[in-house]
Amino acid sequence: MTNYEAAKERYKKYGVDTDAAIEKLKNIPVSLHCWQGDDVIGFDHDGPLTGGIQTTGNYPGKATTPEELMADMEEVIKLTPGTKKLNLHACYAIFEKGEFVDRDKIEPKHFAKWVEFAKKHNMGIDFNPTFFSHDKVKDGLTLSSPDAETRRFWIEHGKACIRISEYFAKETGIPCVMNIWTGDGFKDIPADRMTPRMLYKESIEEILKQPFDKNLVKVTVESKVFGIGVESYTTGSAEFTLSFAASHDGVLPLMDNGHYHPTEVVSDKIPALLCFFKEIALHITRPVRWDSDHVVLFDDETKEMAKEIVRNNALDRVFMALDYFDASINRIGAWAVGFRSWQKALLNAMLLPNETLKKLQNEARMSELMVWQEEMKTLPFGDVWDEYCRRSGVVSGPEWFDEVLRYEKDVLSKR
Ligand code: RNT
Ligand code: ZN
Repeated sequence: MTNYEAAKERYKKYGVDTDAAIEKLKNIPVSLHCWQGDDVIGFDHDGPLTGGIQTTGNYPGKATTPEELMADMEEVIKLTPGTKKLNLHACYAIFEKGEFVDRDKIEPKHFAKWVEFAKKHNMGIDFNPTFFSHDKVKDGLTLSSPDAETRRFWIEHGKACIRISEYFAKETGIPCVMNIWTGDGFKDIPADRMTPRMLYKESIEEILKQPFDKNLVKVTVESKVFGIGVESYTTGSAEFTLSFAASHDGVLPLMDNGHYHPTEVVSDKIPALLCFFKEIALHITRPVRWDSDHVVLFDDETKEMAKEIVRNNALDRVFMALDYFDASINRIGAWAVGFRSWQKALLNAMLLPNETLKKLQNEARMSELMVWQEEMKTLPFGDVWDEYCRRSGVVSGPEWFDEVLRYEKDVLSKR
């Protein structure tokens, strides 16, 4: 009997079908963010990353061209099980030699190479307008700027991105999630908290005037509690974005688990929003003391978030995207660990006897529930994970990192 067969028997005792879990997980799309590959820089500017977010570290070998970024992402695809969706930012537009088009004027053709790449790997595409790292960010503000011209530029950018998102959906046959996040805010105590929010609201409404098919493009709005250099106030706060999504047809809320006060947990917010929204979106990250965007690990809160999606049968209602960026370690290893961790969290959630556990809760058998939940923690999850990797054609043990080292030696170190 193999380890997997033994594990399968043990899970069976709890009424859990490990084969079914493996087969199901294989087809669940998770969005893989291109920006882990180059520290959120992109190809349309020479400046640093700004807008309240930061990468730290300068590990050698980062991708600086579309070809390099795609090659690196292919490594990650090879090293990770599960279905992927490609998550792009507008700043990753690919121009012809000598060509430059500003963000208010970008077109689908600037992303044709990405579409080709996505098709090659059977991926859908998600998209993000880039409201940061640009000289038209005026005094730290974009869509909520008091300056009409600044707002107009960014509104046009948002509209251009809706057109590009629709193009992605049509080309791939898979709906595109288009996420609006701005770093708009103030470092110090503002004198007016409401006007920027009214402007932000009107600006997003302007963007939404761009006609589009709501079945093809899912517009999401992402909130944030604070950013670096924007500690006192963010225009797109939790209440703002949630209310915006709730009051605008076809707009979904996006929760990034690095964007709340440290003792708040997104795992608890997922079921709360699922009571009201047909669909929601997530950015999965690991905040360490702040929105640090550390690599996602198979830790308690990550597991808990996955549980809330799986046990509420919401895998088709929650758009899951990864959002972390670590520039201090091998970027491909970082990318792959994060993707693998979220896969583990989903598999772990699928391997729980969720109905039995719910029943214990409903019958107020709370000590029994505690015992069961603790017992689940020592079931042979690793053997099922190994089998899932094996069936996905991916190395399960730490040996997968050998390939990362080889690639570093042969490719990254030569950049
Ligand atoms: C920033 C937000 C946002 C970005 C990406 C690059 O705090 O989380 O989602 O990380 O758009
Ligand atoms: Zn995010």
